[in-house]
Amino acid sequence: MTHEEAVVLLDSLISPFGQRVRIALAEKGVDYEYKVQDLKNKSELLLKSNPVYKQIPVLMHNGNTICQSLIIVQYIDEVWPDKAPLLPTEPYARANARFWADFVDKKVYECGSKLWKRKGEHHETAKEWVEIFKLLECELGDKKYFGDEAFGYIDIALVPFIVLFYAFEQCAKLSMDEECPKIVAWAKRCMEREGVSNALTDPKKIYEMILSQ
Ligand SMILES: N[C@@H](CCC(=O)N[C@@H](CS)C(=O)NCC(=O)O)C(=O)O
Ligand SMILES: *[C@@H]1O[C@H](CO)[C@@H](O)[C@H](O)[C@H]1NC(C)=O
Repeated sequence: MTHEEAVVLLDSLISPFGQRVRIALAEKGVDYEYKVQDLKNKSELLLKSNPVYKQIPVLMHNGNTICQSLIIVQYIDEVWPDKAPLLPTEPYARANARFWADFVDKKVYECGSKLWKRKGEHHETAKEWVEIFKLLECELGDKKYFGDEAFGYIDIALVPFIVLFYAFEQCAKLSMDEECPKIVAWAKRCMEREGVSNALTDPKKIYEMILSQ
């Protein structure tokens, strides 16, 4: 590997967006240098690499910087096409994969943030959370992964958020297993993948962080 081809990831351990990128890199078997960023005291490197949003994750590759987790995951899929593809090849299937990943960014992230920031009433937030996951369960159906037999783009977009199930269950006395059994089974399947289990944060730790805010 030449110097120009070195891969560097600016990240923060508990970021669901950074986790997407780590999972995608693991699925593709790409080696990279991991640079943890202090988000309360941002480094020159981060400010220079992502001047628009000044956020992690940032992927550095071939002298370029790529920002925004879903765009980074698509980039990874295009640059390392030899390993199993993350996005499907057929245009409609690709559009559908992007639609659901966008849904995760808009709905799952937004609702999860309400609990995280302890905004609004927990039971209302939990009701919305369950409705969102019922829609996702409908899309998953009886498939192994969202893209069918192979773990891929929608799975990567969504899986970092499963660590919030425990916090929702504790805060709102609900059972994700009762509400969305197929999603819970999917989450367990995803966790059997090394790239996923290595990237995600312990759900109990997340719950404690929410409580201590
Ligand atoms: N839409 C972005 C979201 C990235 C994001 O929200 N990053 C957070 C950490 S989870 C961050 O860097 N926050 C620091 C800040 O906004 O100052 C993506 O998909 O990459
Ligand atoms: C912020 O980070 C710089 C190095 O990047 C360090 O020299 C400085 O002490 C840090 N400031 C605080 C308040 O932690």
